[in-house]
Formats: sequence, C-alpha cells, structure tokens
Amino acid sequence: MTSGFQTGDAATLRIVVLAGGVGGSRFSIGVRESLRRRPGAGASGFTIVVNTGDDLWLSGVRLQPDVDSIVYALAGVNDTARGWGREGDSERVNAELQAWGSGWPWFTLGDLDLGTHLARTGWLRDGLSPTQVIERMSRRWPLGATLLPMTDAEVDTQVALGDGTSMHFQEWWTRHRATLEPVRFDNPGIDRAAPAAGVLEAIAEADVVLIAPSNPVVSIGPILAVPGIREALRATDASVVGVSPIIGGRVVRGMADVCLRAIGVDTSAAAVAAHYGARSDAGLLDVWLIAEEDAASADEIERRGIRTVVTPLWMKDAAASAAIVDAALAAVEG
Ligand code: FO1
Repeated sequence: MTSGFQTGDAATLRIVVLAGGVGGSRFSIGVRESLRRRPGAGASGFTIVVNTGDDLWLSGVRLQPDVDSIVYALAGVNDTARGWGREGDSERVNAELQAWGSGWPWFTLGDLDLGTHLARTGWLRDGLSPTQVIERMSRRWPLGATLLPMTDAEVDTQVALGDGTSMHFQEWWTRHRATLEPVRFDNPGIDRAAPAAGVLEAIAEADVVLIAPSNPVVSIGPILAVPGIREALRATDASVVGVSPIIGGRVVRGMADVCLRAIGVDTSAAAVAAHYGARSDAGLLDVWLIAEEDAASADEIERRGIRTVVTPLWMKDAAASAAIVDAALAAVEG
C-alpha cells in the first residue's frame, strides 16, 4: 500500500485516469470539475489514458470512438443523448456513402464527426503518430487534460465467437448489439505493442491512478493488456483507485454484462473488484468505490485486501461525477 498524497501538494496533484468512451468521458468531466474546485490545483496534472481497441478503418478513414467521445465531451460538443458523436450533427455525407455502398449500413458517420476522421487520417498519412494527432486535436479544444492513447499501435479488438469466426468489436457492438455470445476478446498484435509516449511516465509520477467505471473487459482490458502498463500500475507509488461500473448488480451502460460473462466474471461489484485484484495480492487495486446499492458486498471485497468505499456512483451530471472523484481522492489523501 502506498502512502497518501498531501492536500498541500494540490498545485501539483497528478492524476491519471484509465478510461473507455462514454463512461470514461463522464468520469473525466468529473475529474476536471473536482480538480477545478481544489484550491491551487491546476489541470496540468491530469492525464487520461484511453482505450483504442474500439478503433477501426472504415470508408478510408481511421475512427477512434473512445478518443473522440472523450475529446468531444471535454470540449462540450458531444451528443449527450446518443452518447457518441457530435451534438447537432447531420448525416448528408453518410447518406452519400451508403448510396455508394461504402462503409457499414448499420454504422453512421455524422458530417461533423467525419471532419474529425478526415483530419486525423490526413495527419496519420502525413506521418504523425496517434499520440501526436490527439495532441493536435487538443489544440483546437483545450481539454483541461492530457489525453494519451494506450498505444500508437493498431490493435483493434476482435470478438471471437463459438463457431470459430470472429469480427471487429464495432460490428459486434453496433450491428449485433452484443447479442452474439462471445467466447473471447482479442487484440491481435497487442503483445508486441508499446505504451504510447508518456503513458508509463504519467503512471510512475502520478499521485493517484483512477480506473474509470468503464467496461472492464473491452475498455479497461485492452489498456491493461498493453505490455508494461499493468507492471507500471503495480510499481507506481500512486494509490490505485477503481470505480465500480456495476450498480445494484447491474451494468450501468452498454452491454458489459455480456463481456464479463465471456471472461467468467459475474456482473457484481465484488466480482469486478476480484477481477482487477488487490495490489497487495498481485492485482491492481488499493481502493474500490462501490455504490450504496452494493454496500452489502463491502466486507467481501475488503477481505480480498481492497479498501472499499461506499458512495453514490450514478454519474448523472458533472457535479455527481465530481463527487465520485472527491470520494476517491478523500480515500487516499494523507
Ligand atoms: N454507435 C452506434 O450504436 N451506432 C453507430 O452508428 C455508431 C457510429 C459511431 C461513429 C463514430 C464513433 O466514434 C462512434 C460511433 N458509435 C456508434 C459509438 C461506438 O460504436 C461505441 O459506442 C463505442 O465504440 C463503445 O465505446
């Protein structure tokens, strides 16, 4: 167990968040809000390491759904009702792509969103790395955070099915709505991938690492599978605090229960805590935040060597998300 950071260090409080798309962006807004309220705390110490397993090539452009969800949300230009894409977007180009038979008929690329994909693809073709592309995107919209992809390598998530076939995660998620029972999730090539520049350093130098309430399997899973990241989390002096994506024994969003079942993990706050494991027992967590609805499982999680904090976990707005972050920081503040 690491020693807690001091409130007096607020000006240099360094937070790293591991995040997926929708849950990760709501949580990141909470971190930014929580930091803004802390006396003397600047946003310069806030780093988000984002899952890139959802990424894909479609209609000749590179999509980075989780990156874009976080960028759009922190920039305040996201479609909050749908949970992805740009607010007020139109679909003229998408209709034309569909008429050409380009892309996927079940997958919508909004006009404004396509602007992002075209710019990104152009920069990638110019030789910029995904990390550099995101840095350039952050110049347009100051995000209040440094956003880093987990890796610059293309390690898109594939879903293996019982009949021996596999498909890209996005097809399984958006076309089949996770109704095809998966047997495995793979990120081909990830064992040879390196963490993006700055990821290991941010984790090593952090005061607190927060694991967002994102999908533990297809959002946090790929991040932890990048060689070196799990080891960095185990080695850092920072406290590692996870936030349960399960409330009242149910997944908060998405179809994470199907993903958890595929890797043999129950849909419960205790089972997900056990999946991440205690840092004192070869796992990752020092502290686990669970919802009031799951308070009964606190003792079981504590017995695994993970300090457990019971607190409201519904991220209904920025203030609620910030309160979760406040609770996480209070748990480890020395
Ligand atoms: N999700 C959908 O359910 N339908 C779509 O047509 C769709 C298009 C889309 C385009 C760009 C993008 O960045 C995300 C998009 N998403 C869409 C969201 C995405 O499939 C997933 O929600 C995430 O990858 C899971 O985190």
